[in-house]
Amino acid sequence: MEDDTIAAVATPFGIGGIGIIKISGKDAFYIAEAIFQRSNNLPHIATDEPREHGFSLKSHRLYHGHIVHPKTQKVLDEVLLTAMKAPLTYTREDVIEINTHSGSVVLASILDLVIKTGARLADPGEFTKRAYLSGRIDLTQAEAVIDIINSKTEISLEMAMAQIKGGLKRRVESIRGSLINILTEIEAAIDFPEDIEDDVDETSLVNILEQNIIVELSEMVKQHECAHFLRDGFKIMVLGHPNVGKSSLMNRLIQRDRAIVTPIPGTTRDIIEETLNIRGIPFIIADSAGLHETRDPVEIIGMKKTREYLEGSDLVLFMIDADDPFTREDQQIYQSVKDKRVILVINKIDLIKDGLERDIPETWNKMPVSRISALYGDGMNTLKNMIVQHTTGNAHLELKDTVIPNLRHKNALLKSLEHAIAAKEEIRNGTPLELIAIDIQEAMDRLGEIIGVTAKEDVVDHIFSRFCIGK
Ligand SMILES: Nc1nc2c(ncn2[C@@H]2O[C@H](COP(=O)(O)OP(=O)(O)OP(=O)(O)O)[C@@H](O)[C@H]2O)c(=O)[nH]1
Ligand SMILES: [Mg+2]
Repeated sequence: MEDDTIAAVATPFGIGGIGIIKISGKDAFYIAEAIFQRSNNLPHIATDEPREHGFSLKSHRLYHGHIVHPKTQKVLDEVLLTAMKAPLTYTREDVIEINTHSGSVVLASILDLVIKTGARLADPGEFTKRAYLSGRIDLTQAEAVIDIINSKTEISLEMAMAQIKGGLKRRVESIRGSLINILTEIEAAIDFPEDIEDDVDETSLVNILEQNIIVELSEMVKQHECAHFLRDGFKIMVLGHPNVGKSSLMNRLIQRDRAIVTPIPGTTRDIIEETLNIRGIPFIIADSAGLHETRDPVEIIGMKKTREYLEGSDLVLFMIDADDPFTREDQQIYQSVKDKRVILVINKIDLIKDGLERDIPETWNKMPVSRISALYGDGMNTLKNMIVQHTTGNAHLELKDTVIPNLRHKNALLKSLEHAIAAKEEIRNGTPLELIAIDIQEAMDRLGEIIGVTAKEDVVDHIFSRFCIGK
């Protein structure tokens, strides 16, 4: 447990109605009493009130008053101050929250006074990290705090809420509990072979491993694969030869002039990423320089970035021009995307006057086709429906109260699964119990990483580094 006192501004920087300064740690109440003067003109506060824990501020009360510099007696602001004694607080430490007028100068001068009076500036996520270190929440619940802050759709918020209530933690703990039971049984047989009447009941162990552990772990891995994008966003990449209309499509989808559009081929050079919400599902859409031959050194870097981004994208919108002759570049792009989930987007249909569209190679027929005009907006609804259908096709969208493991969880689940499967095989093959115990222990430890009991320090630090200051 950390024993110093931390403080930070908990509200966004800038001008607003109120700003909040949070203080947590053993000196929080001392600091508050040193810099805060309660309004004494309120009838319900008697001056001879009994002191609680040696402080005049009582726990879980809201006080009106002023922040006053203890040496100069200068009044910094009129505030509302909340005093909360441990352990019923966010961090399980003593916590003071000061609601001030918002404005960077007011907030900075009060924070400065708090720091001079004995607190230290909090690191990003340090309040939540303290909640985790004190055992109030586990690692999955801490991660849910970031997910709630970052939620961009109602579905992702619901998932994060289910996770913060401990849904994922309970599921992982239950599987881990079954593993602990197996390990206890195996270790008893190893340590006291003479006391165990029969040998370990192998059939029953295999059954428990299969039903309570392997099936459950596989199910959770599958849930990540089917639905993680509901929280993380589904990555869409727009690809096509120069000038085909990629940036125009991106702008039309996000309904904003984000990417520069010009008739000059090679306008877009960097990857431009934006979030997008279609029918309540989060997407991350990327416009790029495309993939084509070039000698331009800037474009060459752009192509490299495009290739890297392509690897990680979940859906490609492969765009061709309805009015242009088929090019070698189109064929090359097709080769790069054909093994991915692709929608063939035929753009500029407004230019087709005689109804004659260019021919599409026969092998391309297996791609679903969408015809649009990015310039005028034709076909956009159909394209949006296709995007949803081709990304969420087999996911269950009724996810209320279901928790979906994130990538970190999934990787740990997969490792745990490997060891559980290995242990099952070993039991069947009559491998010595000592070796089976090692695999069971490994399977347990990988699950422990998810909730935090066996997580390495760098993993924990990495998770909290994604937080903002003041959370
Ligand atoms: N007629 C017509 N013109 C379009 C359409 N979509 C885009 N354009 C025009 O095509 C030109 C290129 O559009 P961009 O969106 O910049 O194309 P891009 O693929 O991003 O181009 P680069 O970034 O250079 O690779 C612009 O002049 C657009 O106005 C369309 O549906 N119909
Ligand atoms: Mg462009």
